[in-house]
Amino acid sequence: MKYALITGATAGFGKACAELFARNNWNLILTGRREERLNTLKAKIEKECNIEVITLCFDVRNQNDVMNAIGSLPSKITSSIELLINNAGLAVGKGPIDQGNTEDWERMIDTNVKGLLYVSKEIIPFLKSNSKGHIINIASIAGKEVYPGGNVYCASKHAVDALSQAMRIDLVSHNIKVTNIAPGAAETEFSLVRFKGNKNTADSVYEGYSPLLANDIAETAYFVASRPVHVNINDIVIMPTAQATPTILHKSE
Ligand code: NDP
Ligand code: 8X3
Repeated sequence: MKYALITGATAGFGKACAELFARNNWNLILTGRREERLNTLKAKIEKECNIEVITLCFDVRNQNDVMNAIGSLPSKITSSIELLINNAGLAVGKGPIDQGNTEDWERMIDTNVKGLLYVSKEIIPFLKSNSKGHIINIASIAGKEVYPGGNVYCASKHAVDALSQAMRIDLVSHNIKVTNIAPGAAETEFSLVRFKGNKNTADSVYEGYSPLLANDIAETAYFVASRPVHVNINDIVIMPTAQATPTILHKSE
């Protein structure tokens, strides 16, 4: 009975990972802030797949809530966690650094960096006590390259990239795999969140080419999670075919 804990499972990559891992017989612990979406997803998956889904509703930015939610899991479940997908994250705003909004900066740093650390801190002891496990961190092309207006989001994803490397170093002696996945432009709710609900601006990000889809990232995560015991994929950069760099996109007329 192995379990995967996936943060940010109410939308986008996290939801697609939940559905794909469930179809491949993983039991799931799904987290996010939108409880209704978690409940709907749990009901759908449990109807379609013969696995167990546990939902935990919390904000990854609140360390007490992270500790209480994960601490509420029975030990027979926590001792069966073999995979953590640190996926919850967001960009808020895009523009010159001197015009940035400090609340947006804090949301990104608190969610993408501190939230990932808080969840990892709770889960790593379970993996260590089993002397096995896998952490997949969803970083970004923004963690490899910096682009105009990306400043703090790029900094937060460079931090995720660094933490993936650091986790791999610190956990190698415990037989824990760590994978960094760095996607380019993918059509999810990401741009709607980044542009604060402005659907026209969000939609325009994905016009004129075929962006990645959430399932492309789920398939990538499933591929890395299903390698043999002796194989770890350290780092994957995955882009739409039409995107060479964050700013070089081949769009049709
Ligand atoms: P979505 O907006 O579709 O999904 C984001 C998920 O993160 C939601 O489930 C949301 O759940 C969760 N989340 C956000 N903030 C918090 C929080 N404070 N506490 C708990 N959960 C939170 O975006 P994506 O699926 O695209 O993004 C997933 C990850 O992939 C992010 O880390 C993003 O930075 C990264 N990424 C995205 C790319 C893209 O182009 N789409 C490319 C590269 C990386 P809820 O709101 O219910 O809490
Ligand atoms: C999301 C991809 O290029 O908008 O991480 O930063 S990008």
